[in-house]
Amino acid sequence: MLMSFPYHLYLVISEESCGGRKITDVAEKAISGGVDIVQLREKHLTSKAFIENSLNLQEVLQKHNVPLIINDNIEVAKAIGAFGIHVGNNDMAPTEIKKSWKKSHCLGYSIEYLEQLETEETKVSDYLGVSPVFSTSTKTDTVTEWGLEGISKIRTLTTKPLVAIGSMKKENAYDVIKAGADCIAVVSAICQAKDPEQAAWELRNQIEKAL
Ligand code: TZP
Ligand code: MG
Repeated sequence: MLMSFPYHLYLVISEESCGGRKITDVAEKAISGGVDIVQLREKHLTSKAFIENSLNLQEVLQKHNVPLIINDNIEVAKAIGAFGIHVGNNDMAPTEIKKSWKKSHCLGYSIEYLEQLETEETKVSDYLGVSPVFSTSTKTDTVTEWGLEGISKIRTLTTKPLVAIGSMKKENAYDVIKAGADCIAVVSAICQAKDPEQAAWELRNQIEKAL
């Protein structure tokens, strides 16, 4: 169980999103720019390849004291001793994860319906993903486009840390934090940027201004 969530800029990375660049290079540059937590989200790799990538990434992250979260694969998360895991509404339930992985430090859960906030699944989670804030071509099987109003609404209904995801960029980061998010999670604004360090730095600046 995580007692606090001190993270404000969350990189969600995959081999695919880096477009031929090495995950470890992109992540390390992003960390220099201000990313303080990283999730590896691999939807198309075998478990073996997922574990291999996780271990490589973990080695780099550990040098910088940045935690690694694994998306939706408890076997991989356990195998590498990740800091935590992130699951969506159609993945393994947070209550199940709590039972089968006692050593998890941080459990993230995506909120796609307001009704989820009243459930045991939300209760056992350490942070909530507001998913997506704005529609995005990076993930298209989404339910609710929360918008800034959605973040504010969720903020009134829970004290859990809120991680905003979906088309987050430097132009909206300030407003998203002001609306009630604690942290901003980003795929393309960093992974597809020509200069991931600069992109992270610009995002981080907007976040810090709003906190
Ligand atoms: N969950 C909700 S939206 C999303 C995920 C993983 C993708 C966000 O990607 P981007 O490129 O930052 O919009
Ligand atoms: Mg999922």
